[in-house]
Amino acid sequence: MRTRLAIVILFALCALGLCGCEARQQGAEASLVLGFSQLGSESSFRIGNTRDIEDKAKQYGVSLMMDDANQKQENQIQAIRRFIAYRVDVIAFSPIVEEGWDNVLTEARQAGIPVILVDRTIQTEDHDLYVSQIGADFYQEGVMAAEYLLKKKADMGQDTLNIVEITGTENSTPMKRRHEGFMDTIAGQGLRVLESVSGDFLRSRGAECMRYLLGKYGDEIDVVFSHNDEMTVGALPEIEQAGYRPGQDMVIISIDGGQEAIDILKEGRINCIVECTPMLGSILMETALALKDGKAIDREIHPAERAFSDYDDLSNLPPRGY
Ligand code: GZL
Repeated sequence: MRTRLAIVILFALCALGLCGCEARQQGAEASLVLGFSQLGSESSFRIGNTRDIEDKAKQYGVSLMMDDANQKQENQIQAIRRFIAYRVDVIAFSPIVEEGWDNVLTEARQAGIPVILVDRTIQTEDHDLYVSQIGADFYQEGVMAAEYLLKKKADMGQDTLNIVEITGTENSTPMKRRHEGFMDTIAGQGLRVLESVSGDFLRSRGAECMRYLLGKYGDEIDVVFSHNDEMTVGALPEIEQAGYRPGQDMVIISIDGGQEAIDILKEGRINCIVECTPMLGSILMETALALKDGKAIDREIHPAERAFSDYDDLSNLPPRGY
């Protein structure tokens, strides 16, 4: 019995070892082996981000090991440990939340593997745990959402407006920074946030949040500020079932800018969408290749982003690609 168990364990270890070797062999002809831990597939943004990273890896000749963590931080930590075991050249990941990464990133540093943060970032006292952060300026996204609302308020001729906020995943960078940018910009401007509730960036939770907010505040609600299109699209039917016209009776502000939401904006049921581009694949591949070649890289890399609104002529807007 013991012999059989020993043989099974030995086989399992060899299989793991072979996988690791296989990853290196597959990557041997590639310029670089990149391990990427994606946080999940919760939104059109996330799906577009994954697809773009996969497409650009092929385009740049990078051997990509993509792992989907299914919205769980522990799965991301396990994936990073697998990348370390496989001895990839570079590790990149989109941290689902900001805290809890020091131990595993210390292990990556001890293994001599540089780490790039993509999309979201982390909170740490040890700033050498990662070499670069590629992603949106989320604070500025909140500012752009508020700047649109200030313009809208002036055009409406209203002294005050009541806002409900549907926020993203608790303790995630986009949730915290979008809220901060928005609140800092509306301060002292006659805009009042009745309540903020977290929809976790999910369509179903956006509907639940909107149902709760309508039940509690009803006619008091003038503005809905939602941290992503998924939650916004989930909220719209709830608004309509309650007898209100989104985009007319309530100002609807969203973030991401995927095709589905842009089409709804064109219909007039959303008033403003702040762009948050998922197309980070090229920047990631160029940064990882520069790292491998020992070139200097920027510590923070923010893609250019804009806002789309009912003040714009969107008739010639190219397809969004996500
Ligand atoms: C922002 C990204 C957010 C998107 C959501 O860059 O982290 O996560 O706004 C996604 O759609 O779930």
